[in-house]
Amino acid sequence: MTTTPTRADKFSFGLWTIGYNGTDPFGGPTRPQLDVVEAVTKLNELGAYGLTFHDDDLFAFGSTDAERQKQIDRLKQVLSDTGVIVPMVTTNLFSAPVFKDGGFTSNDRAVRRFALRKVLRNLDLAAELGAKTFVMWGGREGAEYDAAKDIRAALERYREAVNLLGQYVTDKGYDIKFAIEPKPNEPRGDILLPTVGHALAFIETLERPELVGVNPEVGHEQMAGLNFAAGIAQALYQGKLFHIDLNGQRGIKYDQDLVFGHGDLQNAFALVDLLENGGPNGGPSYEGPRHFDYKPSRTEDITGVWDSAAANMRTYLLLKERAQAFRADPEVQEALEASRVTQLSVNTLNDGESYDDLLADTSAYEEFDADAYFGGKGFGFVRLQQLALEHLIGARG
Ligand code: ASC
Ligand code: MN
Ligand code: MN
Ligand code: MN
Repeated sequence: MTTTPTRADKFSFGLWTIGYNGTDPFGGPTRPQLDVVEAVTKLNELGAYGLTFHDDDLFAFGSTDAERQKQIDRLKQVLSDTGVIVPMVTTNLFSAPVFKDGGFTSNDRAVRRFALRKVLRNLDLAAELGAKTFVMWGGREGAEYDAAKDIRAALERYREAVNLLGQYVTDKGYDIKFAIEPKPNEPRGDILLPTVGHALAFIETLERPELVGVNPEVGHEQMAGLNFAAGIAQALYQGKLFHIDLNGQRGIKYDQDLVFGHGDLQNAFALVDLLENGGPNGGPSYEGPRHFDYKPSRTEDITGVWDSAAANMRTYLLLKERAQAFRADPEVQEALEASRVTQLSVNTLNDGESYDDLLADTSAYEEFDADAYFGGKGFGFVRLQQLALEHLIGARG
């Protein structure tokens, strides 16, 4: 296997990631603005297949139609020169002051109508560029104060907005699906649809739930103290993993957006194993873009930016290689059997067995000696995890 990225790996980057100029709440830019043509050219050289963007990344908020069109044309030219594609587009409803209380769920109705128009316009652009996924990260959809937001009304407005967008793509015949990106907090004190689970539940309330899935981001779930790989497994299980944001996060703190693997590496290993191999017992996996939503640290110069972009892809491919070696190791296969990980995919009931049959099975209960069952024997999960860790750090195979 090679750790040189190719188009077949489907690596994509947000224009705002490599384009991050280092601005944070405590200081201004440490790097000059990156132009979209340079960004696409360099990403192509590094082996990425896709660029994604918020409308405001490509043309500044408030651009005239002519300025906007000029940037779209420049993007289209470099896409055709390089063969890079735009798999996903998203709309910025968080930077401009008008969105200070949110877009779809601002308390102010005129802001909500403006937000919808901004998104509809960007959906047309997404369709024009052939994007198949439209991400919605509601960074400002939230509040700091319980008294300031009627959460039930806000969810109803969110629902109204997403229903309208679903109606729009259906009427226009656009081949676009939506992916909601959860985040627990930052920039708002609390954000609506804070985790994958909240988003999955919300999606079921929509008029066209089949058009809407999730775009989980590694660091966002980890900011909520959750296991990212486990959340992705549930999204896959429910057929809702429409897109993914890969990055790194070290614990429950501000959104770090580190390079993929520069956070919880064991969880990143489990994630790549899940995405590439379907996890412990195989099964349907993920075929969409491997999208990096990270921020090159503000300590870095432009060389550091491209080093970090390459690092995301290389780490992913190294983990893919390690995960394949893990699965191929006979000792791992034996440990999986011993731990009964494989047994979990066997139905609990026999074929056609009813609860009457179960009740009649005295071996399941009356004769089952719960105290003696294990006879002091354990599951061997620690040994299994150590085997995973040793593959991860290259100590085996
Ligand atoms: C997105 C997305 C995020 C945010 C953030 C903007 O579209 O996926 O996590 O915007 O990267 O800074
Ligand atoms: Mn983030
Ligand atoms: Mn993201
Ligand atoms: Mn982000």
